[in-house]
Order: sequence, then C-alpha cells, then structure tokens
Amino acid sequence: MNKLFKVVIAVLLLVPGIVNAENDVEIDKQNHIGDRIVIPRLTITPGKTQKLAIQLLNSVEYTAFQAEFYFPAGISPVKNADGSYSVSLSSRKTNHSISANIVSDGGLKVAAYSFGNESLKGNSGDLFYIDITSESTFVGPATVEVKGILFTQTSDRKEVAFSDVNGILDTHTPVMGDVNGDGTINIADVEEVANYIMGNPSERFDADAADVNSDDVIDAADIVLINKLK
Ligand SMILES: [Ca+2]
Ligand SMILES: [Ca+2]
Repeated sequence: MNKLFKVVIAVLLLVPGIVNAENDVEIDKQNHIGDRIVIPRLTITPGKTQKLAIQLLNSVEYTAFQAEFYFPAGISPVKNADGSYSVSLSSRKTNHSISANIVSDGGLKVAAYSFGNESLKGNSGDLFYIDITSESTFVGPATVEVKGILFTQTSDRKEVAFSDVNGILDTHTPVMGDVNGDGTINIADVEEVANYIMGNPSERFDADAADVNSDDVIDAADIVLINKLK
C-alpha cells in the first residue's frame, strides 16, 4: 500500500495542471467549455486617451477573474491621481470591485471579484475597460497581449484558465475637416458637424477630424474653419 501511495503522489507531481502548488487551487488548463475573452479591434488616435474594451463570451457563470495585459511600445495604461490604474467594469457587474497594478515583468494585472460571490451578468459583450493613452508617435497596427487569464466559476469556485489572447490596435490619423472620412472636404462635412451639434451624429462622424481648432469642443467655430478648408 505504501508503495502504491508513493506512485500516486509521483504521478500527481508529474502531471501539470492537476495541482497548482502556488495558490493551492485546482486549475483546469484545458478550458473545456471554450469560454474566452475577446478584445475588439480598436482604432487609436495618436496622443489621445481611449477605452480598451474587453469582452467575455461565457457559457457558465463566473464570479471573479484576473488577467495580465502587455501593451506595445507607445501605449500605456492611464494612472489616476491616487496612483491606481484607470480600469472599470461594465454593466455586467453586480457588486464587483476591480483593480489593477503593474507586476514585476511590466504587465498590467487586472483583477475583479465580488464580496458575496455574485455572478457576472450575461453571456457576451463588454466586461471591463482599461483606459489607455498613446504617444503622438504611435503607429499601428500593434498587438496587446493578454496572459494568465483565470476565471472563477460561481458554482464550485473552481478556477478556469483561458487561452492567451491578443488584441489589435490600429492607428487613425484624422484629416482635419474631412469629418465623414471620404477623402474630400466639402458641404457634406459641414452637415456632419451640424448634425453632431444637434445631437444626431452619423456613424461616419469623426470627432477628431471635426475639432479643427483642437480645443476639445466641437461647435460652430469648427464649422467656420471647415468652410475655409473646402
Ligand atoms: Ca469629407
Ligand atoms: Ca473645436
């Protein structure tokens, strides 16, 4: 019996994923249920601060998660005045908290949990956001790498390891005045701005191209300037 016991222990130590010695939790390295996170392609306007959305596609309920994000050169996570990093949960949260910090290898580790082990809501769509800022010299496409993705199932508190994923950041450099992005500056661009001011922007509306005087407000002053560019 003693010999058999030793063999069983030896096998357990040799097979990765059965026992995670570091935090003593059972981890499913295979993620047999196929749940995953997705980062929709994001178009970056160099020099601006933008939200990177992270979506969750899930077939079972999860209560907590963690993941590490590695940004390309020229992209960095936004820091709040209190030194924390600017991350936020979507409406899929219940009573969850989220926080982030830089780990030793330079990645941004994001973690969220619920005090009462409540489930995250829904089965698809945005789960959380990371505010990122780009240098004015940033040029896409570039890759955001996400590793160490662990989700905790609500039902049995088991941690499920998801496959690593990448997100793509493209670059968009606005042409001032070409508000609808069709390559020319004309009356149609003025109409785009007018519609925006009236609270009814079209899908083509490019706010960066519309703010011709770069004062972070889009108003009649920009229309005057677009008229001069026609
Ligand atoms: Ca145009
Ligand atoms: Ca303006």
